[in-house]
Amino acid sequence: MKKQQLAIILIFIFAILFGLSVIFWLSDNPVNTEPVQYTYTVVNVYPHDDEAFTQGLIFEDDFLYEGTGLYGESSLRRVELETGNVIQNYTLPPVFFGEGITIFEDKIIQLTWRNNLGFVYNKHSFELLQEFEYPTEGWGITHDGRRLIMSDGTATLYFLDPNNFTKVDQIEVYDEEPVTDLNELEYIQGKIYANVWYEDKIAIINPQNGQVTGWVNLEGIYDTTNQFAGNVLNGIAYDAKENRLFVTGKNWSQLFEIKIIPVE
Ligand SMILES: [Ca+2]
Repeated sequence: MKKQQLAIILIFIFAILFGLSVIFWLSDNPVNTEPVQYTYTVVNVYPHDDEAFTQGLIFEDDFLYEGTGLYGESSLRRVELETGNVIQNYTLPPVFFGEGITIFEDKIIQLTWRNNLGFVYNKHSFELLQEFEYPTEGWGITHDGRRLIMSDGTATLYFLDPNNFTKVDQIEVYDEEPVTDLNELEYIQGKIYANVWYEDKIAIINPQNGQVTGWVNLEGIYDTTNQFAGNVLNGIAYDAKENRLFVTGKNWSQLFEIKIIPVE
């Protein structure tokens, strides 16, 4: 009888351990690793300055903030969503090619393309407070509340300490193959949304491992007939309070509020 009881207890323990190991295995190996394909609907269309070579876009405190590029034309702007009017502007010295922007606490951070230099501004006054250096090109920037997240046109995303701008981590973004030309960024509900240069698609990226978990296909959202080839989709902003997603492109005359929808 004792032997039988012992056997039952051992079987019971074994069953629990087996069950736990299956749970751990499943959590480490998601069954479905195929990225979700999304399409979109346009909720609202707003005017956008077609002189703005958009390199950075964010939404905060009921305003859009935009960083523009090109030598001699780079700027940092506060923009009224409904009218597209630029209500505050800082023009960068012509030696700098402005790139992505993000707002961390009460500071705006702006990258430059090949100057290896970033700028830190007072969010309200646009007063230049600080500069910092980085070794790569600068393309897009966002943050996850703890760390700045930066792209440089490759498949790598860099995580930076927001206090001293040193690199604390990096990931390679991939969907079977590495996804290169990662451009403007936005951190939305635990995922990194990234424009891919010269693509009409936005990658949705798992910040833990770089895996692309979704693709948003925005083909046809803007009429690019008679547009320069370089006037590509670039600029993702998110209104966390109202859960609104905005996209635009370089020198586009329109900015779109969209909803994304999984393709059946
Ligand atoms: Ca953005």
